Amino acid sequence: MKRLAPLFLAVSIAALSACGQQPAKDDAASTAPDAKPGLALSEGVLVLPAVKGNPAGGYFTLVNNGDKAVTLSAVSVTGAARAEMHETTGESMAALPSLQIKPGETVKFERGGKHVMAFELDPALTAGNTGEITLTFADGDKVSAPLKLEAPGGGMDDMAGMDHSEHSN
Ligand SMILES: [Cu+2]
Repeated sequence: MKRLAPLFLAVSIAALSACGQQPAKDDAASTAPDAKPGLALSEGVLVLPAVKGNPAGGYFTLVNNGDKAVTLSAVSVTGAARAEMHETTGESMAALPSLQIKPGETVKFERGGKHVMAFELDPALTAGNTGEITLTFADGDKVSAPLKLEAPGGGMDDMAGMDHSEHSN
């Protein structure tokens, strides 16, 4: 009977987290997408909001080691109802509908520049854990990588005051 204990534990954890989730998640994005050849996605970080209900900021480094340009067209964050690519220029921020990355090019999504905003976060996303980010390219290929979940603070102070409502269409 002892062998059953881990199973029960796993089931109850699954049931617990399911209760906290919102319906209609994009579960397809998290089911082991095919890795796009020549692309290296790393340093994924999601900085959780200081105020519950606010969006989280996502950052990563993407290197195109392939011999063709690729076009990044969408991002998704496991546990977020939706995620958008944004670019901050000076004081203003705009949605970034797509981004071309040339062969040999490295693109950094970072504080104060290109970044991901993740909206309607699952409460299960807590600092110290690891999530997942998935990039979708114009040709339909996807790349996923771990996403370090971090507590708010530090460099996020400037983001906290940003108003994202103007492009929440
Ligand atoms: Cu933003």
